[in-house]
Amino acid sequence: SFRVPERFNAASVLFDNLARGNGARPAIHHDGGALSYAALCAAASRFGHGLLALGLRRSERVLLLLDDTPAMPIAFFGAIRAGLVPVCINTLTPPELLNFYLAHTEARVAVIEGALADQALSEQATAGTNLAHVIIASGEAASDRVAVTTLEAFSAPHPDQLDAADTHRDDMAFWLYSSGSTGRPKGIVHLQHDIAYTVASYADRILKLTPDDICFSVPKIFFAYGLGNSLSFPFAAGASSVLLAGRPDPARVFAAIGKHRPTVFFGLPTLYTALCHAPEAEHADTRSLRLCISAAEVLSEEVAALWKRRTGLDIIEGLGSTEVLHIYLSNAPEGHRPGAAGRRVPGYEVVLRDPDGREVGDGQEGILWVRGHSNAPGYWNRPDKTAETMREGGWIYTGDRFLCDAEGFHYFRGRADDLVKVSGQWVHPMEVELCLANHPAVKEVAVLALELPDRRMTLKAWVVAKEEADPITLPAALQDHAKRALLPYKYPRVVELVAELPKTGTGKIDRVALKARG
Ligand code: 3SK
Repeated sequence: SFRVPERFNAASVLFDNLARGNGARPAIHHDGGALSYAALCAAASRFGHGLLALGLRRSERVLLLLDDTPAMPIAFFGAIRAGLVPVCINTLTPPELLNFYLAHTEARVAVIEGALADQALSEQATAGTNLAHVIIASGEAASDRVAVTTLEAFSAPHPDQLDAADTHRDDMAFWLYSSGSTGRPKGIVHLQHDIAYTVASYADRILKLTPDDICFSVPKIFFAYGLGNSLSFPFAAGASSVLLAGRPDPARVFAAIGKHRPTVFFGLPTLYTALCHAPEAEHADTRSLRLCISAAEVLSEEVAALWKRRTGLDIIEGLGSTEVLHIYLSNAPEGHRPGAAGRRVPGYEVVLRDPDGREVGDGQEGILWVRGHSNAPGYWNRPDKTAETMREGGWIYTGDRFLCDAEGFHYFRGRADDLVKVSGQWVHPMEVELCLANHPAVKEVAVLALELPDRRMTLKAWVVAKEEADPITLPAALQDHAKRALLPYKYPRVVELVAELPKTGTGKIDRVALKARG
């Protein structure tokens, strides 16, 4: 059973390392060297003091536009320790969207990468917002609209110890934004006890980290997945974390693995695909790894097999969400099924329901609902969206369709709202996509429903073919493959060969961009 004291501050996941005697141990490894737990706690404390000295009040938001460098844990945990609410933003955010985030969070203070200063300080980003202070994590910048200082200068005058704010375990601790497929991003509010819950569930039951582990997550900390992988989980175990700033090109990822010798590696299907096909894969030294994790999308069995051939390791797939904060369905090193998102992670309840909310019978597909103590209570100032997703009894409606086998392994079957009628019969684009992905000439594929000018629906496949495939005959071969493997009416009427598929910031196939292309 999960218990945290009633008065509880989420930054304890970092600061408890001092009382546990881990002060001298490395917390993070980065381009410039390593930072011990003592040094990281001291830096976070000075930063937290600095925010309080600006007059920020309990629960005020502090916007973090930061890459994976030491500044991220310093600012994130320093703000929480001080009773403030850090909000992590994707560093690829354009100025117009940044303006929305600044207005929505009402942040008076932002911590940003120097390289992003020009954009972040522009009129377009700051107009009409409360932004008054910008702290530059690396490099320098100037503005005539807001006060600008460097992280070093901002923190230097302050003491290196800061008592934790006397927060309640159910107080707001931090926000993350979900990109969503339509409309403005939603601000997902997480509470002080949520990180501790993901540690007690996924990290303790699946990862089983020890103080000797070194975690390396290519997905960045501003994603919920990266936040757990790079900060919460290693810090809770007194282990350490490799932070890689900048573009995660395969060559840089393999170089970081060779240099820092991580034991646990976190990626996404797109990344594993790129790594498996990179020339560096041939000679990369990955022998330090003991565990490789993938989440966010279905991993192709072929890529999993290629990775195993290269590294000798299985990829342990899981599925989580920003609303739940981390992974709630997972395979495990002791038991996994290729193509499955996995079983319920201990600590979470999952149930498959029909569109009317009734539980489906054994062996039937249904929409996944999930419940656990890390579930966000809502979206900031969006009661409409909150009511759609955060349902009665603490359940989250995921909108993802799954099939669950007799042993509890869940298989993704697409989004609940994707079902379309083609030629008068129901078809799910994901079913067709999975079928085409199994064709030996296909490297990557996405299938979507499109509306024709006469309002009929049709299925279109965008296909990245393997090098050896014949581009002339492949479209028809794929249509035949779908007709043979599925009911004939389900074949994609249009097949377009493309050099690559567009990707979102999290590395998922950008289905909205594909749909817009038509
Ligand atoms: O997409 C996922 O599977 C995921 C995993 C962990 C945390 C957050 C997310 C969105």
